[in-house]
Amino acid sequence: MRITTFAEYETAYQKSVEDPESFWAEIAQEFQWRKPWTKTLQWNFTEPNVKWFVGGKLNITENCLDRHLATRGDQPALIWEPNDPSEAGVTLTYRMLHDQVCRMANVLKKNGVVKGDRICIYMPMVPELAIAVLACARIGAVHSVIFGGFSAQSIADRINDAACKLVITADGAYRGNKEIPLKGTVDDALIGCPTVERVIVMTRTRTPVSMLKGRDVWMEQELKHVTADCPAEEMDAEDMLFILYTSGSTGKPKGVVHTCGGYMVYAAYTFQNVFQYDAPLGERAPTERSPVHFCTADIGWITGHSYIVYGPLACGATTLLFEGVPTYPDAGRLWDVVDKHDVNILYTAPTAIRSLMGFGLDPVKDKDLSSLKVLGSVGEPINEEAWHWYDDNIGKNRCPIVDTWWQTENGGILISPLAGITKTKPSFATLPLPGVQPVLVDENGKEIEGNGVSGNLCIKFPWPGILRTTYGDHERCRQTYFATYPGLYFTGDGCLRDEDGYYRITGRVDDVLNVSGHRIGTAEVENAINMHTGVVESAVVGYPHDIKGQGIYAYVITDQQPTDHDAELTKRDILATVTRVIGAIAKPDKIQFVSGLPKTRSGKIMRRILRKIAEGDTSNLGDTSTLLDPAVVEEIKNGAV
Ligand code: 7RM
Repeated sequence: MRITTFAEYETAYQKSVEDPESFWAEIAQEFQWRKPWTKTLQWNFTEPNVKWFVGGKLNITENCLDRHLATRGDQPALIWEPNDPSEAGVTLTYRMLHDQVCRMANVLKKNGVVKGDRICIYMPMVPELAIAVLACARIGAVHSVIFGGFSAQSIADRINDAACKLVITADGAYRGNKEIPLKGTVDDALIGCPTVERVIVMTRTRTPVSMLKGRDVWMEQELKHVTADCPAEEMDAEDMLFILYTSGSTGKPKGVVHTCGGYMVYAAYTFQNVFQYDAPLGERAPTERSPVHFCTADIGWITGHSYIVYGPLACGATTLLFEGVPTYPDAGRLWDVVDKHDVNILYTAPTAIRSLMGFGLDPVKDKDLSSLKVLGSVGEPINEEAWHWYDDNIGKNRCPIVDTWWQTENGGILISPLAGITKTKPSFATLPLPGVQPVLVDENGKEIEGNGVSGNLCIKFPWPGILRTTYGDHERCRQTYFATYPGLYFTGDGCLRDEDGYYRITGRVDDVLNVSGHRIGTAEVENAINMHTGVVESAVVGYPHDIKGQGIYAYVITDQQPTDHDAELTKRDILATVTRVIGAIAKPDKIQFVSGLPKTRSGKIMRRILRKIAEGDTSNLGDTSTLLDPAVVEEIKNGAV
């Protein structure tokens, strides 16, 4: 399964295009299946309908846990680094993790969970989060992890969309110097969630919580009454593994659905090859120290699902789970973690790199980073300056950087260098992984061939990790990803293919923002702002932000134009509203009150103009002749903040 030279990459790539079924079948055979599949792939991109390893039976936790017990039962599977560096961490071997997952799975069963039930997980970054995720998978329950920064309203929306039966949460979370009341937020959410019968609460912060009789139980208490014996549920390759909500250009976030077989194969294959995790099963003596992989994402996002939990564990790797933030207690924390745990692979986001760059080299100075072998980047385009800073000061010019491009809908990395194998180029995600067939198209969906071209990035053939549907609304899945360019999966990203055939992702071409690596729909933010009293209408666009990549700029029409003093207060109230409706990650960085918005005669907001003004580039606003009221542009230009 592991590619070790560029020539091998080229051969694998060619085979994956010429005979994708046998290419993936060979890889999938390295896993443990209860029953082999009868057909490797069935697909069309019109309905769409994609099925991998049809008829195959497996359980992903048998592959992530049981399978390793004989060869690496005493090897660390999960290392946990707490928020507070003076608190003791935790190291769980594969045997210990297996034991704890089985116990937690039995707790779920005891609380009435059966195969197919949807479980909401709203937890801090603690081992129990990974354990809860795997416990669901063990018994065939579908997990829906919600990032701890989302509001009660967002939780309620997600729980109701998937009709979750049970919630797993904690009293609170530590994040830097903050203590966040998770259970209180869940309580607020559950006022509007009739399907939830049970809440399992872990104690982490001992923040006072109310425990509703008949509904809420303590995780620690429940764990006392179960054994560690929990046979894995036999799952069909195409049974649902998880739902993960993600933002798009319209409406509420969609529940992206991934299934057991294809997702497992793809997460593991990409993990091993992109990061060149040098422990292919059976190749390393069980007594040798296993390389440590540190992905700084939260498990609430796809990167955490695939590259903290499933990918590393499916490969028998050691994965590091960090509860805190890069700047607590100081801006040297990530380097302390690398130093302390001899981290070999560090996978983080450009926004983190840019924010740490701002602290200069002092926090890096006395840290031993010699254990590092591979550096990764994910979530947004990485600018050349950040790339070089990472390369020079963290990798000391001896660690390959893998700029990995992919999306929640993809299950795993699609375009990326293979560490140490693919020649890198700053700001380029370089080449597609085997099995991935990118195409660039123009607005009419015509393929743009050759090199030195740019267009909208689509993929023309399925890979095992592609989304299968959006939960409860297959038509929305078709509309969003497969209808823009018939026959193709549309990513929503713009892309350049240079003279060497290398891909550079230039950013979203739709109304989706990428703020500090978080995907946020402009429509979602507008809906939240519009809920504030007195707001008549709003338009939200992104603008370049030095650290966050993109900042959020909101143009707001209120029923009475606020005076200067009122304006400041109203802005704060709008921020509070957005925080309540979505979460603090969606708060606009700038708000401008306007009396009107630039609209076409058909009533469409001309966002192009608003984006230009937000960028501070008002020299050439392009053609404004189709506007209903061109005068409004002057007003907005003059009032830009
Ligand atoms: C993994 C993840 C997906 C969107 C995607 C892009 C952007 C992600 C890169 C990137 C440039 C990268 N999933 N994106 N990785 N842009 N270079 N290496 O982030 O669903 O949350 O976001 O993120 O726009 O469409 S996501």
